[in-house]
Amino acid sequence: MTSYKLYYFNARGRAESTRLLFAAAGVAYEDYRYEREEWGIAKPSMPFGQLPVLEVNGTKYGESAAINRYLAKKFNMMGKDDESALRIDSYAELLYGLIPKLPLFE
Ligand SMILES: N[C@@H](CCC(=O)N[C@@H](CS)C(=O)NCC(=O)O)C(=O)O
Repeated sequence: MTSYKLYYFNARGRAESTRLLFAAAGVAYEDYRYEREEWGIAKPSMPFGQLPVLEVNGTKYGESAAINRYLAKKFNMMGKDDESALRIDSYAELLYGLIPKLPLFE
C-alpha cells in the first residue's frame, strides 16, 4: 500500500486542494503541519526549500500543481480522455492563479 505524507503549514493555502483530493478519494494520508519556528530547520531538507511537499513511500516531491496532477491521475480523477484532462487541468490552473488573491493563508 502506498504511504502518503503531506507537509505544509497550519493553513489552507497551497495545500488545501491536495487535502480535498485525498478526502474526495477516501485515501488515508498524514497531514503534517509545520509551526513557523520548526520550518526554518526543515526548509533545507525539502525539494526547492518550499511547501507543500508530498512524500510518497519515503520520497519527497515539491510543487503543489504537480502534486495535485499526480494524485488526480492516481485517483482516476483526470477524466476519460486527453480533452477531459485538459479541461480539468485548465480549471485547476485558473484556481492556482486565484490562490494568492484569496484569504486562504489562515
Ligand atoms: N510554486 C510553489 C510555491 C510554493 C510556495 O510559495 N510555498 C510557500 C508557502 S505557500 C513557502 O513554502 N513559504 C515558506 C518559504 O519559502 O520558506 C507551489 O505551488 O508549490
